[in-house]
Amino acid sequence: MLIEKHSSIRLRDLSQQKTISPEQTELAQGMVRLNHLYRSALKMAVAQLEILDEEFATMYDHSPIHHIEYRIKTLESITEKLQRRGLEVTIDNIFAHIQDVAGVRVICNYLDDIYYMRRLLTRTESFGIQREADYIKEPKETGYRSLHLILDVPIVISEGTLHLPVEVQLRTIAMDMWASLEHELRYKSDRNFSDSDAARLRLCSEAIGEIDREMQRIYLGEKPEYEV
Ligand code: 0O2
Repeated sequence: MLIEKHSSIRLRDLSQQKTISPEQTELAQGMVRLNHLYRSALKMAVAQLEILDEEFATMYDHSPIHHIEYRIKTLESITEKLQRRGLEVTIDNIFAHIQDVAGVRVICNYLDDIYYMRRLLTRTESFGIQREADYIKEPKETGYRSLHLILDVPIVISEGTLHLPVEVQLRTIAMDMWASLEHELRYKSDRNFSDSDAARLRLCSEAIGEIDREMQRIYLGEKPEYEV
């Protein structure tokens, strides 16, 4: 199943002010081009993931991917990230400094499926890996777990071949549940997010880590580490 989260960078975000400066007009024009290019890279990455998933399902009667979500980062989020790094919001800076304009979230069924998909992706001659962060082996301070890859995705356009980064986040269903609720609790709800909430979420993350390992063992038919 494929889920597209936002359709594209919303150009109306740029034109909310009544008077638009020449710089803003140039930025808006650049955004149209940038949006098209990153959407093309996103499509290539998603198509490759689907091909690998279907091939595996055909051969082994097991689909490693539960579902895929993908999105182009909103202009608001791009602007916030550039400003946080003390950079001006320009098209050149987006190309040079933002590696997750195009993002794919691959929700896998089992823990091993994540590393299996990673192996397949890196074996394909089409994509290189620019950067990798394994927050499963070493979860973040918050308890966040996922495997992050920045893929180098080539797209063929009228001027030739262009390579663009696509961020791929691979995680299990349980890790995805945690990340989605943690984000909601930390940033979106009206309640005050306390240190105690953060500590309890870290415990939930550890429990999820154990659940994922046990689900994997059950799938493989391995004996449990405790008496049943
Ligand atoms: P969105 O809308 O999800 O894309 P930076 O991106 O600058 O923060 P870095 O090192 O490039 O830093 O990225 P990092 O920390 O490896 O991964 C960033 C993305 O991972 C985030 O995207 C989240 O999607 C996810 N993530 C990282 N840490 C956490 C966490 O503690 N909780 C949750 N729920 N998600 C996390 P963005 O950019 O925040 O936004």
